[in-house]
Amino acid sequence: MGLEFQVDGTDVGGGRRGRLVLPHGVVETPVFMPVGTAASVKAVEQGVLEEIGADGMGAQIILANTYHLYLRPGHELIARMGGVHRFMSWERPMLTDSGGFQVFSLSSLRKVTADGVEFRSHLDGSKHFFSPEHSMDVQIALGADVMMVFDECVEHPATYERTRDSMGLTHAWAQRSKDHFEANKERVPWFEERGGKTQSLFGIVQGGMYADLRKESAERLVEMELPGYAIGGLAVGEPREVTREMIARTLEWLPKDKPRYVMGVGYPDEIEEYARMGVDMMDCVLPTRAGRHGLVFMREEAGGPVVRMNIKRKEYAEDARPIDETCGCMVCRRYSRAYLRHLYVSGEALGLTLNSVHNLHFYLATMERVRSEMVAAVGSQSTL
Ligand code: PRF
Ligand code: ZN
Repeated sequence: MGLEFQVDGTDVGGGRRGRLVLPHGVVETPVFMPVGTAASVKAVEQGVLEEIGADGMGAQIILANTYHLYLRPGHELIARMGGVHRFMSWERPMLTDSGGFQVFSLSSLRKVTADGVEFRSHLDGSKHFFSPEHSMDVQIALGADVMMVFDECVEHPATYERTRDSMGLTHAWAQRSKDHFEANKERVPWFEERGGKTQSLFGIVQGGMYADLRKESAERLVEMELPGYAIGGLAVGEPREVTREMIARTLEWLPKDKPRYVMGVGYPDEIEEYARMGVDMMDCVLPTRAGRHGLVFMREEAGGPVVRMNIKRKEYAEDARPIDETCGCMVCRRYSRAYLRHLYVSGEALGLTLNSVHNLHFYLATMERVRSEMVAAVGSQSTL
């Protein structure tokens, strides 16, 4: 068995609170997953990741990328080091993206055929080939709790025909991913150590901005009986209302008893909105990427709108207040805006770390609040 998923209750808006049991531990959902592209959540050390969040529970699950780890240091090296968990000393759950999206967004000179994608590395220009089978082999070697099928995320905007053809390719690749995974999943070297627990493979719904294609994609993937489903192909440049509409429609066509994951979203208010619509899992580089650019999320007042503050602005040069007076994170408890501005302006590495830690805390605390509010709502108006 790879995973168990239990929905404890459903809120009026469709949001639900649940528990996802994975080989490396239990994840309370809805959950935000920090992105650790190259087996590192950029600028934030694992020990810190384990302690952030309003209840000090830390990140429950993080994400890593097949594309990056295959290119450097190589999945075989990581397997020899005992898998990605042991390699990076992260003993909590982890998810690997399949490489599909990263090959399309980062590499150059891509050649897509029915068989797979030939591409050149963004690191050194070397030539590589990824197929669904190869992505599965790499993800099995990495050994994350959850793996993703190899897919194509169509660019935006894309015509109906282009989107339909790409989706067809994604479906064929999903079936091949599943077949190869099923045939090889017990090959994971630390299978015994985990008490026989295997990895789990999630499907990815595509279909661009066309609801009928999304419906077909969801139905086709549901037929494959995978243990969880992602909604891919969104947050690629379309207006936010379209993202929300596509998520809302797609959720209707996905099974209610399986985890539902929206890939690569979003701003703090978006992750809250999607969680309240019934999305169980989300990931995004935004909190860490913004932090490295000196952008920190905060509220001017408790319960107010989320704003993005630019810590490098001159007006903070002698501001003794923390980023957010209502935030209890380890950064806000200790450091002033003036100090953080100084670190950023001076190019000190610590500035990137502290901004990232505050932003991650802000995201995790948002989800913790949503989960606790859902419990209250579920308690009084449960539809379970
Ligand atoms: N597919 C995969 N990874 C992804 C996406 C996708 O469509 C997205 C879309 N925003 C982010 N990450 N495999
Ligand atoms: Zn803070």
